[in-house]
Amino acid sequence: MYPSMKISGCIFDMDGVVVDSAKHHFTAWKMLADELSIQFSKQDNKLLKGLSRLDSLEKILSLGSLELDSKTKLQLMDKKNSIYLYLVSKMGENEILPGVKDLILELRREGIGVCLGSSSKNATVILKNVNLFNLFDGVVDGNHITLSKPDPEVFLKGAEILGLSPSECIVFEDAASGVEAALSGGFFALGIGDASELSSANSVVTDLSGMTLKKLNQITG
Ligand code: B16
Ligand code: MG
Repeated sequence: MYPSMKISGCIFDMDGVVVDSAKHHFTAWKMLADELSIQFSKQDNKLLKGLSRLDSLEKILSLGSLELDSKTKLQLMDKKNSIYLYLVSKMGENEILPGVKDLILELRREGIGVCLGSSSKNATVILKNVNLFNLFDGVVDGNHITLSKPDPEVFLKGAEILGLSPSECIVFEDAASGVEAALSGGFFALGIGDASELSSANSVVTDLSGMTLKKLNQITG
């Protein structure tokens, strides 16, 4: 399907690929769930990977069989986001996931376009907090899209910013919905994490430690 692909662009999902912000999402959602007397575990939090903020709230409410009106949902999302923003304001370079920065630096040296493709509306602030923002040629996040993953919009916009077609780009994703988005957009989907959860990806690696352009060429070749 991808005969001798020439890698010209790399589009990175953020949460779970570039930084581990899932733990901060969990803390913030857990505080909200406790207030609503909804049981919410770390296992449940995995269901929220890659989902938009509203879809995440809906999922949590469904765990407690709770139905709320739109105004209350907006208030709850604002509250969760304030807690989350406080938590991520403490993030530093030590929360960049293994191998990511070295890989991005190598890609840039080799003239390969580097873009972010995240569902989060907080991507810019997080990338700035961990000192990575300036290494991206483009940042597409939840503020720039109308359709959430598994729709490919976020990655298609990323490819457009890089001036490339999807077939020239790899998407790095830790969520099944993101892998689906990449594949339906015509990208090479490299799953990051548990192969059993990302079985539809073109290839899966546990994490990006030790990842190089040479290895990416072997994976896509
Ligand atoms: P926010 P990603 C996603 O980021 C997270 O995986 C998901 O858990 C979160 O609900 C979503 O961002 C929205 O985040 O509340 O910050 O807008 O994995 O697409 O980089
Ligand atoms: Mg993710």
